[in-house]
Amino acid sequence: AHQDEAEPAYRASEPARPASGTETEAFQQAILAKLTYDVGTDPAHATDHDWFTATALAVRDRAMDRWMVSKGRNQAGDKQVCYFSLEFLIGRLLSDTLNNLRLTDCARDALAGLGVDLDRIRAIEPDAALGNGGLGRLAACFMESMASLEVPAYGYGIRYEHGLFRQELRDGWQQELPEDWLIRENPWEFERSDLVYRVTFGGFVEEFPASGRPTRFAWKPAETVQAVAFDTPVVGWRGRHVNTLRLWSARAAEPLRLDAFNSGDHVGALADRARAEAISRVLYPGDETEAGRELRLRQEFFFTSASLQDLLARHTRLHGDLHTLPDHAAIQLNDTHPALAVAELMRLLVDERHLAWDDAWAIATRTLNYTNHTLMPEALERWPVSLMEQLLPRHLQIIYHINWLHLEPLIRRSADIELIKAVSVIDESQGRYVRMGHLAFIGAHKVNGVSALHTDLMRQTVFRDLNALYPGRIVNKTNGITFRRWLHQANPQLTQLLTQELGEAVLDDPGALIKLERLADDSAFQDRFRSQRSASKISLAKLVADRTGVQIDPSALFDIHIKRIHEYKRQLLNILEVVALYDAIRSEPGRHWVPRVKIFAGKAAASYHRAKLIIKLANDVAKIVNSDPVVAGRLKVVFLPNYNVSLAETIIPAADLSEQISTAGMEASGTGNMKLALNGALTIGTLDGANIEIRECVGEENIFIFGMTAEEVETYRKAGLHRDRAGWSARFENAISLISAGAFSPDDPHRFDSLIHALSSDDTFMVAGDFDSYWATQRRVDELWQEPSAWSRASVLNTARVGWFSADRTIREYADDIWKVPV
Ligand code: NBG
Repeated sequence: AHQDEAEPAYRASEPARPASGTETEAFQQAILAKLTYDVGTDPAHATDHDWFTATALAVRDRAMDRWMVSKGRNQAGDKQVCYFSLEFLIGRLLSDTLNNLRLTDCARDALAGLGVDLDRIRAIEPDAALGNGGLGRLAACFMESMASLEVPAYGYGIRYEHGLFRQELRDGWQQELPEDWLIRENPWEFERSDLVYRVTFGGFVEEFPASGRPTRFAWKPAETVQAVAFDTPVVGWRGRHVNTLRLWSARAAEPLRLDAFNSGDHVGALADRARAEAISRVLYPGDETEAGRELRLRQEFFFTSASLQDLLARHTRLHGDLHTLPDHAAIQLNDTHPALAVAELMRLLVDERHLAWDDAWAIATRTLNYTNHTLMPEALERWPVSLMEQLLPRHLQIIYHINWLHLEPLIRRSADIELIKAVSVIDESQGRYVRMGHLAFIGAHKVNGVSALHTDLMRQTVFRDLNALYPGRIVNKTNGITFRRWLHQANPQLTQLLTQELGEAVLDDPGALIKLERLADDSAFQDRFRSQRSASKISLAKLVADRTGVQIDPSALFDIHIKRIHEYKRQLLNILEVVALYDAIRSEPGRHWVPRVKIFAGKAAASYHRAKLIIKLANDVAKIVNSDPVVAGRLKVVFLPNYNVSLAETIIPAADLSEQISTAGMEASGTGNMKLALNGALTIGTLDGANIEIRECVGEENIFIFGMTAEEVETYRKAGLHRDRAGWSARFENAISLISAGAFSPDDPHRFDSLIHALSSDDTFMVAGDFDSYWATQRRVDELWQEPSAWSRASVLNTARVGWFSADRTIREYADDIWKVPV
């Protein structure tokens, strides 16, 4: 992943062109100074990486004064948002920071004057992949948006040494390799070696009964780990405000056992250290289906505890009285990963700061809020009581007490036992587990879903009974994306067109996009719109050729399916449509077929075998299709390896069609759907998650909706139709039989038997049930594609009408309704 160090980027043959303009000149001087005094090299010997570091440091300097001013606002007592998230899927920061500081052109010129190409050095930066997918990327978009809206905020998380794995394909199979973004110095972060908190585990609880006063408890832990802060400035739009992303790194309390080391046990002497530091070693690779293990629970408690201690220390320093905490801080729990905050905050307030339970509870429940990101049963976190007891004995006690106070009124009014079981924090249906969603719900002031449908389903399903007990607590906050990254920076061609037509104001106000509507039918504008799109498609075609060797035609319809590989996201449905289309073209090669390129990218969780088999199937199908002369020029299939934020930034501007085809009711929101529509792709999708709201915004004639609704999926399932092959259409049957006959895996005809078997016996994700509707809708896509002007009109209208999906809108809603902070 890293550039060859040996070759200097500086070309002696390119004379150093003095940069003109004082700003550029000053910036050039700043880069040179960084190169000399911080990187310790000179232009004649500097590698691309050296230039990257020098540039990043020079840019970072430009944010420092603002950062100090912004921190001053926090000190002054403004209410702060603390966004607790186990994941921040940040991606690269150089372009983001340059763009927000309006320094991109200046940096480009300054570097060009030194014979260095900005685009080349920005490609050197490793992606900070501290997240799995949508949940982590949402946290990153929210951080940028809060800084842009000048909402004082801290992001709190873990500084994983290794982020999400690097994906390679070997013979079409996914291989996971460790990713090492920190192997070189990270120019954006500041280590705060004196900002350290102790986080403890294990041990036992001591009781101190006192006559006339409530018994006090003290946790006597067995193990201590240190949490060291690393701060990264998060620069908002136009550099007006800079927030802090504070990530914790785990460090052993004792660097080594000297006695053991001296007596010759060099490895054993470091064992405790290895155990402590394992906590921040790797991002947990699970994405929705993974059950957690002990290390995961340690990670969750580690960052939650350190962040709360930090917050309380700051509050005490600035305001003294802890009773005013809710006036100065709002904590957002990003999913249940930090849900232990409910118990830990109570422990800190009651055991350590000696507040009365009721006061502490009032403080906690006015400060904490919880966002739910999925209803998939296997993804709802539950921890075995036995594990919790062993690792966090005092917290388990506190959880029991919270649960007792929550259930007691129900017991007193002899409520139905089934209701009590359903709302209890402890699940006793099979073994005993702590339900983290329930804990977060009970401890929160507001609980939110991430799209209108998802929030409704929360009220009807997982949280139905809790919603009845605490009416009004659940609110909806439909997700959004930051346009700075996903439009301005990822798609400079389209952005330039927009500013030419709508003025610079469109950069500040996504609402201004709506003015594009009047140009949707203007053929001259359509030409310009198409031409910027075709430039992006040419770039993507080049990248595809470089990375996969497959040549694709930039004038074909680019049909894009990019996201985590998961059965509910139904990449399999898409592949089956490819198979059916391939077969149809082969049977009627003389007919006119719309040229299409199907592009897939995404990672499967390492232990999710079926998802990995789906990747292999996509690659096997690609191999056969791409080498078949009969379909040449009509159909190509590409699987781009190692999907990440940077790759998304290249793919999205080049997409004609956006695949958002999850089984209805299963995708909480989706955010890729918003990025693609914003960049002018038309969506083919189900009535799921935010697709529903996208349809409302863009108009139903500008989106391709197919398949069962969430309600119909339920009815279909109840009728058992997903277990019944009898309803399969001939086309679907045929596609399946090609795969099972080994048409795409002649070397191993039975390779995909398990996938096929699952579809025939228990088609949980309704692939068969939705196939015909999907096929028919894809043919409507073909029809529209053949009318370039009608297609472009719809494409322009997508860009024009999705301004509402700006994360700024989402953050304003959180600020008004949940956090109560001014924006
Ligand atoms: C994901 C959902 C997406 C949603 C993001 C952000 C998890 C647990 N959930 O649909 O699957 O867009 O969260 O809210 O990763």
